[in-house]
Amino acid sequence: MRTLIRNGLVVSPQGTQAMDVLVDGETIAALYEPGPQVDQLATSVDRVIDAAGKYVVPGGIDAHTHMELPFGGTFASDTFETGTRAAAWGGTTTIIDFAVQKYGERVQDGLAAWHAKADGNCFIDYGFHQIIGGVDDDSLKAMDELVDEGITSFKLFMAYPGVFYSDDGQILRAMQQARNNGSTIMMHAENGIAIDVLVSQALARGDTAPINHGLTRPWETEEEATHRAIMLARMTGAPLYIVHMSAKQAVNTLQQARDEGLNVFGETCPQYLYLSLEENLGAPGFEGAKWVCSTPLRSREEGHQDELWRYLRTNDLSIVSTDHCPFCMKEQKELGVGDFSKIPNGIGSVEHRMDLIYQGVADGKLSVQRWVELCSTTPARMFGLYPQKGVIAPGSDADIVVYDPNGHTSIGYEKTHHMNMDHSAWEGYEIDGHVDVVMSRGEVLVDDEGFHGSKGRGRYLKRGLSQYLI
Ligand code: DUC
Ligand code: ZN
Ligand code: ZN
Repeated sequence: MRTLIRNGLVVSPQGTQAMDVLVDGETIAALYEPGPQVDQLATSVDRVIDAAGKYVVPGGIDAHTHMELPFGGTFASDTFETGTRAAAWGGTTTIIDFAVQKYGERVQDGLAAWHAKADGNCFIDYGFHQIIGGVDDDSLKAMDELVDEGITSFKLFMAYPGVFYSDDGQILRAMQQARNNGSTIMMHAENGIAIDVLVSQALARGDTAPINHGLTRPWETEEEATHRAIMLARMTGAPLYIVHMSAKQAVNTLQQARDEGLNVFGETCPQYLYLSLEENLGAPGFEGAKWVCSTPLRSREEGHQDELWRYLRTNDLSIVSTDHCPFCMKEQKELGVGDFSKIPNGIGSVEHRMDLIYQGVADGKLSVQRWVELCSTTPARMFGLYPQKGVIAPGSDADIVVYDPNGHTSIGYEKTHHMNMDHSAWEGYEIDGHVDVVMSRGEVLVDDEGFHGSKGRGRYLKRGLSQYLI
C-alpha cells in the first residue's frame, strides 16, 4: 500500500516546509518538493491525501499513561483497548505506559502482568516504563535485565508512603544502578511523609472536601522533593526526569540545576497549564473530585499556569505528557465522598493532549515547531524511540497526523469523548484546530469517515537509551 500526502506543511522542531510525503507500507519512503514532478507519482500510488492548508506532523507520543492502574482500591477506568483507541482519535500514535512492581512482588512478574493487559489489545504502538515499588537487591538486579528488554526508564515515588514510596536510601541505590546501566530515573517528586501529616490534620479538623487534596499538597512539598531528587541525582551522576511538574517554584529549582549542566529534565501535563486549584478543585460540592490528581492543580492567583507555559518555551520543561489516569465519578471518585484522601488520583486526557497544546500555538504561547517538539520529537528522543518515531523522515514509521489549523474542535463528553469515563475533565474546551487524519505505521486509523483501526494492531516497542544522556 502506497500513500501520498500532498500539499501539506511538514513540521519538525527545525522548521516547517512544504513537502509531499510518500508512505510505502509501514514506513515513510520519501519526501518531495511539491510540484508537477509529483503529479505522475500521484497517479501511481494507492491513495492520495490532500493536506492543502494543513500541518503534517509526526504522530503524538504520550510518554506518561496509566491504563488499568490499580489505585486507591480501584483501577484506572481505561483499558489498553479503550485508552489507545481514544489516544488515536486525538492524534497520539504511541504511548509509554507504566508497568507496576508492587511492594513484595518480583519486578519481572509486575512487567509480565502489564504485558498481559496490553499485548493484543492496543490500537497504537506502546512501550513501558517500569515502576519500582520496592527497591532491594532483587529489583536493582532486575533493572539491568529490563534495560535489555527495552525498558530503559524506571519510576520511583517520593510520595504515597506504604504504597509506592521509596526512601532516600532506596532512591540513591536505584540511581546508582541507573547510572551504571544507562537508564533514566523518573521521579514523582512530592514529600509524601509531610503530605500524610497534613492530610490527617485536615481530616481531623473536618476539612473533607476535594479542594483539601490541593491544600494538603502545597508547592513546598513539590519543590522540596524536586530539590532532594536533584541532589541525589547529582551525587550519583544518574539522569533524572521529573514527571508531572506543576509548581513554578519546583521548575525554577530544576532550571537552576539544568543551568549548571546536570542531566535533569522536567515534564508537565495539560491540566497544570489550563486548570486551577480555585476554579476546578474548588468547584462546589463534590464536583472538584474530577480534578483530583497528584501533583495537584495549582493556584491561578499565584500564577503557576503562566509560568509553566513560559518554561515550556524556554525548554526548562522538555515534554508535555498527560499522566492519563482516568476514573469515573460513579463508584470510583465517589469513594472519596466525605474524605478527600480516598478520591482516586487522576485525570483522563490522552485523547486531548495534541489539541490542548496546539491551542498554545493558536494563542501565541508556543511555535508550531515547539508543539511538535514537546509532544512528539522530544518524547521519542528522551525515551529511546528516535528516529523510528517522532519525526517525518525516510525510514521512520509512518505515524503521521494531518492537523488543520483552520479547523475547530469542541471538547466535551457528548462531543469528542472516547475515553472510558462518565465525564470529561475538559468539558467545554474549544480548540482552534482539528485532527483530520491519523496514520499509524501507514494505516489510516482516523479520517473524516471515522475510525478504522483494529484492536491488537499496536505493537510493543523495545526502547533504546535516551539520546539526551552523556
Ligand atoms: N498521580 C496521579 O494523579 N495518578 C496516578 C499516580 C500519580 O502519581
Ligand atoms: Zn506520579
Ligand atoms: Zn503518573
